[in-house]
Amino acid sequence: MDKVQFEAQMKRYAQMTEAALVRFVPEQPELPEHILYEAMRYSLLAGGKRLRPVLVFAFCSLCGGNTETALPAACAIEMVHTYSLIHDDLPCMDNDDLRRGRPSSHKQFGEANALLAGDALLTKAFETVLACREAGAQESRTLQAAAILARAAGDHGMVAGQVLDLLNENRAITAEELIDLDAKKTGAMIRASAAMGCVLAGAAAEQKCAADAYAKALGLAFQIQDDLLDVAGDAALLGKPTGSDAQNDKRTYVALLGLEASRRAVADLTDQAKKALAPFGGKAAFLCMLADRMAARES
Ligand code: GRG
Repeated sequence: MDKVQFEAQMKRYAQMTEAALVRFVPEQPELPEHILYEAMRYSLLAGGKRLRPVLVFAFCSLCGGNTETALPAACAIEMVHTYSLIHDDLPCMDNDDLRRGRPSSHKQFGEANALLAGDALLTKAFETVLACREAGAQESRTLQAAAILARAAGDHGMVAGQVLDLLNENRAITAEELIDLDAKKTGAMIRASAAMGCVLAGAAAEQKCAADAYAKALGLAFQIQDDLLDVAGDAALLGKPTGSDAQNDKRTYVALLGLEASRRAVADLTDQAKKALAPFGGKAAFLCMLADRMAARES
């Protein structure tokens, strides 16, 4: 697979996701509660990278499944991801005014509507993942996908990670603690994306294991790269060289490991992710290129 084919595949997966999201969460101008749908769509259709849906599709396809049957699962994980970003931006959490370059949900719709749009997206996600059955997936596989999503999103995964993040807000933490926090806060959802793709395709145990090793390494590389991008963004804003003390006062990999070691860790984890897919041979080219693309991303 060359770069052009890779980009075309990324675009196809993103377009499949966008088209289905619009169907799963339609505009409802005739309803008195239409603002709820406006707020859900405002955040859902705001141009994210769609990394999690891409992973669902790519693993489903790699394990011999039909991506159409995984389409509801791909949309469901994006709904959970979007809810988490809306709630993360709220004044009681990170209190961010901007998300993806435009006003965050509570700035646009008010705090109560943003909270409710997040709630509705989380519940919609479970209505949606169960639609894998109507899309042609076996019932047992559909239920397994729903269980994977529930476990990753809740107290075993993302919500637990967010609680750890809040608990650690004013305390120094070690790199190991940060790795554990991120494994829950962002890693769990990335692993769930790969796992849902595998399960919906009826993957064998070794395939699921290889997919999980890839997703685990990719998730950590993704988070470290996120920190590196934050530092680069701060430096650009402050007009200071990257790695200056002013940017190192946060609990990030860059602060804990340093700039060079963080860059090396992204490269090593990306390698590790690609090696995990060796059992799939050349068929895993797309996912290998995706790992490289994530490590080289600038946003
Ligand atoms: C509020 C329950 C609850 C959880 C929030 C995921 C999360 C937990 C907070 C997000 C905070 C954050 C910005 C973490 C950095 C890594 C990350 C998840 C970035 C956003 O994901 P991308 O880059 O976003 O996939 P796009 O915009 O591309 O969809």
